[in-house]
Amino acid sequence: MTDQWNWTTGRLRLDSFPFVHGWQNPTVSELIGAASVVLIGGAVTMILLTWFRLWVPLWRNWLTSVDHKRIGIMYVVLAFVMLLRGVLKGVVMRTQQAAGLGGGFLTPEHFGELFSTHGTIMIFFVAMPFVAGLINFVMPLQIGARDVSFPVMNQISLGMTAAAAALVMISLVVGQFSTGGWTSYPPYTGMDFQPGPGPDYWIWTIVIAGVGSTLSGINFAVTIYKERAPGMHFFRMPLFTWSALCAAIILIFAMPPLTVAALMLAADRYLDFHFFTNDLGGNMMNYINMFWLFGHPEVYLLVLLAYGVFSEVIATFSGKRLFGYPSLVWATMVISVLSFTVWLHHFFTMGQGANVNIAFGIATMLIAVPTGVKVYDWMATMFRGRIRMTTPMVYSVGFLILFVIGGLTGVILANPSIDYQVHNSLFLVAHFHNVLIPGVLFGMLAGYHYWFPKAFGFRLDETWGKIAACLWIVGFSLTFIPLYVVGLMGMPRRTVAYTAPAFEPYMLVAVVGAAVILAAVGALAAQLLVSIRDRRANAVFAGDPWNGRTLDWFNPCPPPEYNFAVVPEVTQRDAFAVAKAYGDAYQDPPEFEDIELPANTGYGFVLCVAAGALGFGLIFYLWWLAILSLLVIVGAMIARSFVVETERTILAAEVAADYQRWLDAVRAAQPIDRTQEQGSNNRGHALRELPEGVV
Ligand code: HEM
Ligand SMILES: [Cu+2]
Repeated sequence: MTDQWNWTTGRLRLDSFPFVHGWQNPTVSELIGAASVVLIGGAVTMILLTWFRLWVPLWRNWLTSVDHKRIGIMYVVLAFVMLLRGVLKGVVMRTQQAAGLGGGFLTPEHFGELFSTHGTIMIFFVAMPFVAGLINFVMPLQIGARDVSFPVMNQISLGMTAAAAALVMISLVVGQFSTGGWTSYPPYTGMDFQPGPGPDYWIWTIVIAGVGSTLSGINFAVTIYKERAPGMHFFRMPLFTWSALCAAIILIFAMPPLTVAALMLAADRYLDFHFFTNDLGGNMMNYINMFWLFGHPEVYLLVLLAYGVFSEVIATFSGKRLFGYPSLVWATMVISVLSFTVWLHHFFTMGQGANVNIAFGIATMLIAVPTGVKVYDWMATMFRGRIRMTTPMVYSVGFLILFVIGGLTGVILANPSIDYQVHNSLFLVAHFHNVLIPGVLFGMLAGYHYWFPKAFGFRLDETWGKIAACLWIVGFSLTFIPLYVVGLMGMPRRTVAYTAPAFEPYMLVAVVGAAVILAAVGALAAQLLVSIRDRRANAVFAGDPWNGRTLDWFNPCPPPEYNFAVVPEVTQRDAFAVAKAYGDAYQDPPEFEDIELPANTGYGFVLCVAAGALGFGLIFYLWWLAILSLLVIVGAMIARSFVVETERTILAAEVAADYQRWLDAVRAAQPIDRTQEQGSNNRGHALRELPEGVV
């Protein structure tokens, strides 16, 4: 079999390129043109960077940076780029199914590729980078730290995630992606059923991203344990930081099963092992167990972090302390633990027997209890608060209503006897989008609006923000609520075409909804452009545009790279709200000291490129490339260990000058009452208010 491939080109051949394919065999399915979007998008980016002479600043300020804030921003940029691609795939699939009565325009293989890349992208390259980005940006600021514990490792984690995302992008232009779904169950993804490079793309994407995420988890957990400002006891930590801690612990325990499962699948495919085949002693159920041992905690990790964002947003924009802080913390921890005990509900129908199903069904339903506690706490926080319906609040309210529906359908699915009826139907697709979009994506978008001024020094446009939020809420409801109905009518998931005319009206509503979602994404883009145009009018250098309660609002917007000129002392929960209430927030300059920061390095970037090349080499059997990139990785590690000057000092005088400039700006800014928050005279200095909730 190998003789037709020579060692230089592996299994890369001319018809591995879809362009060649489309040329030889032009069908609608071939010509959908996503590949050209990637190529044109890449080319336009390159031209713009060259035109505006941005290569050097990009390298100096971003690609070699180890500043947690910049790394966080780069994660979020990655998430947005991939979101665009993921949404486009969803829209194409909905269009296919709207036209799918007896046919449609896509081949089954193409449809299979679409839902596989869509799911893989949405979970690993939208939700995960968004989570990692928000934690990176916000958490060190909230705990009063200078950076994460391992800044260079942080850069490496980002590099691994980006390399894996690049592989998914490359799969559009070279070869094709797996058709085995984002879960990649064998035997369908084994060599017998899919000999092509598709499942190998999935495997190496997952392994590379998985290593990066595990390292992130370790980094975040250690940072929260070790870097908290003096006095920031665990039960004084903001809720977002609590969610970050639980998410980090979940990452540490949940990612390895996935990475190992993917590597075992690789052993089956490359080395003819039989871990997951029915002959020679293997068992495919082992894969499914390991996958969901990761998969279920993973979705809770995502949603817990969104809960963290909503907790901050709802408290701030209700002008109140969080109601029931201890119960919110305990609920977060309980959910994290329970999330590891329920994985089997993903295969109720695969024959493990009634007693096992009952145990896991009950465990699943139990999660509704702490989740309910949280929902009531958020509602009680809003009760009698001075609520401002800003964009993040629109997302929060949309979340509260829609997420309760999604949660309820989850409890329904947790009942094995019901699951036997609706599993693998569109009811399930409706359920998980119902928790992933309002639960995860709305949370991430709320966080994006809330912390954007902190990251860039100016506020986002509110009008466009509200338009986008409303479009997301309406678009989500139109797209996915009809799927509950067709699911109950018996329409299976992952079907390219169908013959029952009764499904069609629902599919038509759903495609309209998908168009509304596309408009929502467009509105987000428009908002960004408008906000950049108006950035001077909306600048908030003084740092506190929303009358925030936590330490992340207690420094300039954007913060200096060392975050805090002087590390703050914490005496209570809501440290910044307390300081403001007692009038100690903006004090005269104390004594300053020199600050040591890690120096920039290209290490993460080198590893990123090498990891991407390693993945590509393995996918296409380009063994020379794989060996070469491994050597680069090992060489870079050795070279790095010889670097002695890894730190850089910022002199006390410079810190003092920055601090003075900020203090002057704070004093010059007009203190803003909450009713004027959206006006252009909000420079980020909040009016001192009655100390609600300060004790
Ligand atoms: C933005 C609008 C979206 C649309 C129009 C959309 C549409 C779809 C469609 C049509 C499918 C295939 C269902 C089937 O096979 O019958 C699907 C699957 C999936 N979607 Fe989405 N989706 C969207 C957003 C999201 C988001 C935000 C996430 C996660 C954060 C997500 C995660 C998934 C996953 C995990 C699958 C399963 C893939 C598989 O079956 O292997 N989707 N989506
Ligand atoms: Cu689950």
